Amino acid sequence: MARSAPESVFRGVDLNPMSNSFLHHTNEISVDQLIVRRGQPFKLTLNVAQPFNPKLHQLHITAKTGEIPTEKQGTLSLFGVPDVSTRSPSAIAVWKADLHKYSSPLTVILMVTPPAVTPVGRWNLTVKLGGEEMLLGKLVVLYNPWCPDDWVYLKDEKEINEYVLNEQGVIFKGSNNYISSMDWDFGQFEEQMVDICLTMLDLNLKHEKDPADDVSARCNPIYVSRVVSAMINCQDDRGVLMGRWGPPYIGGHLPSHWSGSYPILRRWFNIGAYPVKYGQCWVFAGVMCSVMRLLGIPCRVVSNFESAHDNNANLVIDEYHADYGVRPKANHDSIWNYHVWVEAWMRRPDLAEDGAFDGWQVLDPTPQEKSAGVYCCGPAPVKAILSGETDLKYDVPFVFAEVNADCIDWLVKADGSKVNIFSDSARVGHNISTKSIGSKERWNITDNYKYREGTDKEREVYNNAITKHYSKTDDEETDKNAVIEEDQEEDESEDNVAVEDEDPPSDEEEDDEIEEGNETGRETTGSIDAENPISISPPPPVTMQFEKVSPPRNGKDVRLKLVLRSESSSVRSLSINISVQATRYNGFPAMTIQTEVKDKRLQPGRDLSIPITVPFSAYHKPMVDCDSMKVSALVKDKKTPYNTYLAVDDIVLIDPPISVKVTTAAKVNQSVKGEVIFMNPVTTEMLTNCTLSFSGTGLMKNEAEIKLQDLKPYNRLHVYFSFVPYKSGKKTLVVDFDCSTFRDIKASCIVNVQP
Ligand SMILES: [Ca+2]
Ligand SMILES: [Ca+2]
Ligand SMILES: [Ca+2]
Repeated sequence: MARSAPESVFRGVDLNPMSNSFLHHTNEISVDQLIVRRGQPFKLTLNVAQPFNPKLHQLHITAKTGEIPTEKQGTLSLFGVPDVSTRSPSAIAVWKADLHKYSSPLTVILMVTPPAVTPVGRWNLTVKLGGEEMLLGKLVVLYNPWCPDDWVYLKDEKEINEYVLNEQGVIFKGSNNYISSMDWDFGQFEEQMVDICLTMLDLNLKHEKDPADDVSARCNPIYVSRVVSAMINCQDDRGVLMGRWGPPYIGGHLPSHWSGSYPILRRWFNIGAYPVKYGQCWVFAGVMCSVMRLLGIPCRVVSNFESAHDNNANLVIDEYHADYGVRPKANHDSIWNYHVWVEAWMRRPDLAEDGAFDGWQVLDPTPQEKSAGVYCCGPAPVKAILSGETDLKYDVPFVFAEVNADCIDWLVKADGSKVNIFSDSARVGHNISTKSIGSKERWNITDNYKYREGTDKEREVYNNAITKHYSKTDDEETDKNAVIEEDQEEDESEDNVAVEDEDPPSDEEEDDEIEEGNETGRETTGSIDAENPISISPPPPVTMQFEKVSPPRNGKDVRLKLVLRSESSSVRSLSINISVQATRYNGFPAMTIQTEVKDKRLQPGRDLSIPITVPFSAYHKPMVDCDSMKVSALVKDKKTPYNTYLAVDDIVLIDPPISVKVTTAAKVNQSVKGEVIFMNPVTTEMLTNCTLSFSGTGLMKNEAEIKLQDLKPYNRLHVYFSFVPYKSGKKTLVVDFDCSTFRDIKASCIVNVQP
């Protein structure tokens, strides 16, 4: 005989995802799934069969996250209405529930609050009433920059709009003399981004080692941001991106191909957490920024020009120049045209109770050096970098060196001895830049990182940094020579030699000739170190400088001139060796484009101007895979061949113009038309293998690619396209043109999509 089951006390539950998502600023992620921010109540409606009276009945709620939830780790919380739950005395991160004023006996409306220290991630809520238990629902808890008790609290709404909610960004690249910008589509609120980012947390090494501890530690943005910086690169773990700093880029895309994070993250997720090929620093940083913004940690992308990579952690970039015929010492330090990392906003109560190190923290996901055995970097407080507090967590010395290492040039003599021929304390770290709030303008934030070059304060901080760094690592001697000897030993140590294929080539064998420098000339003779045992008398002053005749456009011959001037009273007979090299942005010379030697006489008190032409036919092949042209002039005084002068300039070619626009009004789910125009700027060459790709979150779900016909010299190309936007708001459409001669020429336009 069939017997009907006893009637349940629960009639139904509504998590109100739509209204909650707007109040929790998660509506861009989803209005169907409950996604809330900690430290803020959300509304939950429970329909019951018997009138609920809190004076007579007890509603017990349990919140759980992770595999092994416990109260003492804040991953299990017992609470309810009235709050009579028997909690463990060691319970942390306790949730609470209050009856809403519109609650009625049969429709119980609860305001549930996860505390501001809740571990972020997926949570399950269950409810118990009158001996019956039921799953209330599943929800995702994120960080809350709107909540004053959250460590990621950001006071200014405009800043939150930029650093958490803005899905479009700008990344600055190029070189210190030619700063360029590119649009970057963060797409942090695209489909599956919650799954992607939480999967990333679950795959991290610390989770593998101790899942309970790892899930519990997700309450802490310091911990989580460090984990994310490790998971963006594929070293050590199942991280997102494989780095590569030179061809061949087999089985993947060139790093310059990407215009946004989402295609990379989605690909990584869809292929089962295998690394996506390939990234370089701005790609690593762009992807990390998307993950941080999705999690609710304010984050921005930052570019540093003339960025040092201090391989042996001595805060000095050593460069070795060959004396005649001597092969210079292999050098693992390098200076990159630029380097890109992210800053994330959070408190640092682990470093100071008074909040001295709260605020922006540097995190660098590009795999450069291991930190505590893993390729990750940060969070390093920007305030600690400014004051040279190199003894503080995490990785402050490495970031300090990136923005303010001193450079020492050594001349290696035939007997192996070294002479300090040049020291430059002002070369590293310029134009540290991020996107402005609310506009695409560049914002120079160098003053956040260091005092102005040339000031006493800058030297004071550098000395403080050196002292603290070495007292921390138990090194007794801190004078420069001692530092150099010590770093040679470190070069041989295992950590510095262990290099994986995908690492930046700064770890590779260096070229014989290492010539880097300022745009203006610098002398490579004469000792400026009074304590140096070998001293050479100072040479007569000569200045050298490169000047552009016209802007260096890719597709046209590049014309510049070298201007020399001497203050000496006699005519000087000079031998001038000018070389042009195709160089990658990490300073690695890829190929020599041309060299020429000229003999000239320099008249006293008069400028000598030497024209230099680099024809397109000479540079276009070597430059296809390179980022800049390094033009260097090595000038020797024929009478006194020891007097040598060096001038170096990094030239970044300006891409030929391409334009994109939409030609009809844009509305969600309606076709929008547009047009791309590009002209072949080369008079002698047909462009072959032409493709055009389109991307833009909110506008098209997948990247679209069109193959085009060959483009004759000086011919113009018109491409008409259409797409159907799926999100409203101000979106950015990016097009990327590729052919045999030009790589990844990008253009973008804003598309204002009406709902
Ligand atoms: Ca990794
Ligand atoms: Ca070094
Ligand atoms: Ca400096």
